[in-house]
Amino acid sequence: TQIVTVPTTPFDGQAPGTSGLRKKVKVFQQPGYAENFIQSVFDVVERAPGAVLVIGGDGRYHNRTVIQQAIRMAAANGYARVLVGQGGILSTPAASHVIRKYKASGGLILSASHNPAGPDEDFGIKYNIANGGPAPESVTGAMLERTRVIDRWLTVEAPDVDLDTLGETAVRGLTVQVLDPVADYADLMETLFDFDAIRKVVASGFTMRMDSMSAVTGPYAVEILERRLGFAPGTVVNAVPLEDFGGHHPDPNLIHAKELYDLMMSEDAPDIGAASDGDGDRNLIIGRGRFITPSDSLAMLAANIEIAPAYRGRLAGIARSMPTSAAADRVAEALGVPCFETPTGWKFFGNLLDAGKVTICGEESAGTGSDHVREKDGLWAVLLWLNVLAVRGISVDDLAREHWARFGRNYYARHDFEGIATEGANALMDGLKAQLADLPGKTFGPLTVQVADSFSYTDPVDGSVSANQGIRVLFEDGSRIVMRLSGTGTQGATLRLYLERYEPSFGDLDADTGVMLQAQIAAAEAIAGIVAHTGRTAPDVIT
Ligand code: VG1
Ligand code: CO
Repeated sequence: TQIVTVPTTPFDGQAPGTSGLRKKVKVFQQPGYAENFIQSVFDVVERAPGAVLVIGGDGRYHNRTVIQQAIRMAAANGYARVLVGQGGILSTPAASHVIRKYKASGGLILSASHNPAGPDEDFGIKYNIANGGPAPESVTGAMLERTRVIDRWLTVEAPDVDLDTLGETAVRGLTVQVLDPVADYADLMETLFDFDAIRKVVASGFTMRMDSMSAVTGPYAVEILERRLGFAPGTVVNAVPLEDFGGHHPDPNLIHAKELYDLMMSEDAPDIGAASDGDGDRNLIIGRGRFITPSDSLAMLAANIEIAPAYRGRLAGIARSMPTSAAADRVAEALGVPCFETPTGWKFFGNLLDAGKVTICGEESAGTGSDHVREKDGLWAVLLWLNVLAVRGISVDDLAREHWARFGRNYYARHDFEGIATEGANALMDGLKAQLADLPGKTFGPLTVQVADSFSYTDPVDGSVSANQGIRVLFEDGSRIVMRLSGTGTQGATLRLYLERYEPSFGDLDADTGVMLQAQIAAAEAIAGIVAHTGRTAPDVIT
């Protein structure tokens, strides 16, 4: 193989964030930009000579270009085989499964997830390790170090691979296999859930709408929901992945999936509504007349997971990210299993899943998943909901009410202030840190601060410490506020304010969330000075 060595100099700011490197497409289009990052990955990750690499993305603009670059670079860097999804498509959970199933050394997932796509929008590259999960901080740290000193990248001269035709091609010494991006994943889902039970209720009139938001889950959802489970054609809407996601902002929340929400609150609502994000790892669940917050969804699924065949009798533990509500903790306590609290980002669940300490994990940002892969998995969550509803013969709303009547309800909301000035955002966080020692004992309206800290996580498996993972203010009545800056944005800073208040089972279980959280919202403003620091009087998105 004739390896071409291309001299280069480092680019600033190639730090992988919460979920990989995310920048504007224009940034990725600079000569050498993607190559520098990919070479830095290849230079530091663990791989034996002749290793297998998985490559796939969410189909957004620039996906095919980077795939071709990555294939040539993989050939020059000693990989023996690349597995790439047909059309360059692999949802994030499907990529995780393919890495595990074919014992790859890792994979490049090309996605900026829920961020908009198109020539003026976002692109991203993420590396997952051999367990199928996002590279842990030790690895992303090494990648960043490498990007700072990189002076060459390696490639070969070869024509583009035909990504649309299944089968194998040789690229110099490398074998590139284009595989069906859906089949392996759909087969895996059949091994986890009771498809017969779901088919039965579908046949007897149970209806659904799945909004794939013109992003990657369309082909997966059509195959699984319509072809294998028998939902009517057209159940999946926005089912074709488009390079610009049809102009959608594929973030499955009440703002960006508003059409679905409106349908579910109307008289024409089907039994369940669901949506997923750009790369297929998030899920939104709305019952007829009932929105389920992601934090509640985690708790409700954990409480019922043993209904699904693959999970019968084997719930080992639950994990949630720190800003996710404590609803799951109550389920864990009732079921006598441990509950782990990790920093934001799926990479922190990997060790717990590998060690068998937890079976189900979730984040307040609409991510739920289990030990079947090492990523959050949007369609998996939808299928688990379907499995539970089908077997129990219950509606989403009834299941929610029943859950709260047993465990109480954690009223929960997240307020996002997007694209704010970085200086203001940093000043706000610095101001919070400076107050931590003085806050305990102070009162804000009806609330008295019990504890205030900056969240630090010690991984129970490898002992690694991740500090500075968000500011928590815990009040004496058990309610809390959390603030942190997003690590997935590409413009300015995004402040996330997480609000939570517990209402016991004998309390008011069906109140308006905004009303229930008024005292916490006011306390957050008083403590953090959000208006003064950001110039915003209201959040851009409330989820
Ligand atoms: C956000 C979410 C986090 C999630 C991450 C990746 O991160 O808060 O829970 O794991 O996105 O999700 P941040 O740093 O912006 O808060 V995905 O679906 O965009 O890959
Ligand atoms: Co995503």
